[in-house]
Amino acid sequence: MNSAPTRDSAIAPTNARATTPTHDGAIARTDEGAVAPTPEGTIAPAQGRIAPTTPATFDSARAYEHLRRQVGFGPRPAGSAALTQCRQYILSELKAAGIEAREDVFDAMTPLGHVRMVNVIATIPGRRADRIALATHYDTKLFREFRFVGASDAASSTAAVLELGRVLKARQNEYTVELLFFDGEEAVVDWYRNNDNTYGSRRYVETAQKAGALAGLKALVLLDMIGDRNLTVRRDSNSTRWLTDTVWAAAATLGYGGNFRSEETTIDDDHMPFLRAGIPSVDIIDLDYPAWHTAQDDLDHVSARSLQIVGDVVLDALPQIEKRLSTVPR
Ligand code: 1BN
Ligand code: ZN
Repeated sequence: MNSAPTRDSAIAPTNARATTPTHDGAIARTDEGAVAPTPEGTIAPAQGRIAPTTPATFDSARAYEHLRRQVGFGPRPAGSAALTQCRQYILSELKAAGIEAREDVFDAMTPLGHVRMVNVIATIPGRRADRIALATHYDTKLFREFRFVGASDAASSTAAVLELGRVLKARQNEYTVELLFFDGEEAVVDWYRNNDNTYGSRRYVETAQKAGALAGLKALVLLDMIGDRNLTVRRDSNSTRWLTDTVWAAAATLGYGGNFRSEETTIDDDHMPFLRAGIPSVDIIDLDYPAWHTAQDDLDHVSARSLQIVGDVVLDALPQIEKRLSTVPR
């Protein structure tokens, strides 16, 4: 078990409070050292009184910068040096947000032999010990014939989970929030043969089951490929119905019904090991992405706005999920 690196975050704060930014661009970075305090939640004196604190909101400029930094590491297949760099980045950003994280190192047997993989598991304590997980994979698919940097698959969801963590850390949450960054979601050779997929999520479920820690996990919200400029997320028939309904209702309430569509599809992804273990799970994934698993999955085909939409939807849905979990026993 390794510990998080000591380097602090490189992302400078933004003053962005808008929920729908008009630009997709990167935000300024400090050269080195700690992140300055976020503008949200600061106490400003107003006419002799203390102004009420405002809750932190999802900042897509910050999220986009997380995405851009990951793409900057280049192709990040399981076992690569670039994925180690990416993981160090995730760990340093979690640390800068004051979020405790640990690494779970494991040896995966793949069709190409043994590969050392590492899940990152971060925890934001809530009033209750029972947990809701927000998850993503952070590896990119191995392609030898072209350079695959995975701006949407999976820098986008990794970026969103990092930013969601920052926001949720600044709040008092009812349930403990677990942030899960899975290694080895992608097939090394062929997704449909020899169980060549979802190495990290299968490892998490197996390990938590053995440790007796799975019972405390009450729901999983998986994000994958959410960067598409033309964001179109369909309901997944494998996902748990009430969780899907809750997320899609939040999207409709926020006016994102055009992005979260009612048509159904069936998706095999990192939520499947959790569903098999009886954990209510939903996959928020945009597979209607022409650049999927091509060299075009790059910065030109993703947008900060898509990250903002998903971030807003997850933050709106979370209290509804907590409400459902605390009122409907299972
Ligand atoms: C998602 C992103 N997936 C791989 N990269 C999972 C998947 C595999 C989705 C096969 C559909 C088909
Ligand atoms: Zn993929």
